[in-house]
Amino acid sequence: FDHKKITVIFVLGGPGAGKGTQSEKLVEEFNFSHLSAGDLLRAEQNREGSKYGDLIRTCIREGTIVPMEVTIKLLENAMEAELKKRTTGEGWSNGLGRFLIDGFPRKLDQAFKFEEDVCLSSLTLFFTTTEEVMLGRLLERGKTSGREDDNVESIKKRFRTYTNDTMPVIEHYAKQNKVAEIDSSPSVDEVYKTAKDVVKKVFT
Ligand code: UP5
Ligand code: MG
Repeated sequence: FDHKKITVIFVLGGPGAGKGTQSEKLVEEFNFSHLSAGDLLRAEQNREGSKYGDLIRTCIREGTIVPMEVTIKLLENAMEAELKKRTTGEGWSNGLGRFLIDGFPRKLDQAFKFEEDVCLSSLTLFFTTTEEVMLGRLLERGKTSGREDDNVESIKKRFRTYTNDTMPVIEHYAKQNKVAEIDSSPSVDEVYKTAKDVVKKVFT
């Protein structure tokens, strides 16, 4: 696809910060395409015949990062499919080519590789709250989510990976003035008000 016609916003923040929740609301309003790296990995893990199933399952349970070649390929495929799906006629006004990429990049090398192979990001929405709040949300969700990483042991490992590997990504983009930090401690609707204003300012 034509990489110049793509706009990408990364959505980052700790486990349970609200990336998925806020991304879903944003795409509804702004007609972007929402790609969750974690969801794509979970789908690949369960796809019959996938050679990465076991690898992905282990990484997710251990809260470590899946090798970036796998994740970037899944993202590229999903972007391509999304572009095909949307009608080309109305072009940009239809949200064509605008992507919210949620939960990626989680490590600096992934950020560099994606920007080299796919395209530059315009902005990173950075949702932040305390570990205590995130832990509470994840344990609550874990009662029904069926996610293999919504348990105390995995959550602690996810926090560690986030601090060690993902925070440097955010610092990297912050130096380029490409991070909008949003406190995600308040209610979903309150957080969304702020997120919406940020995105509006960038794209209108
Ligand atoms: N909730 C949300 N907002 C709330 C609010 N304001 N007030 C009260 N409750 C709120 O939210 C989590 C829960 O909190 C939900 O129940 C929600 O209702 C509630 P959610 O929006 O799902 O938070 P999110 O930040 O998306 O949390 P998630 O658990 O998805 O974050 P992770 O970053 O841990 O998970 P992800 O799916 O991105 O990655 C999982 C694993 O995949 C990683 O650990 C890693 O092993 C692997 N991975 C890679 O290897 N590479 C990648 O590029 C991506 C993932
Ligand atoms: Mg999520």
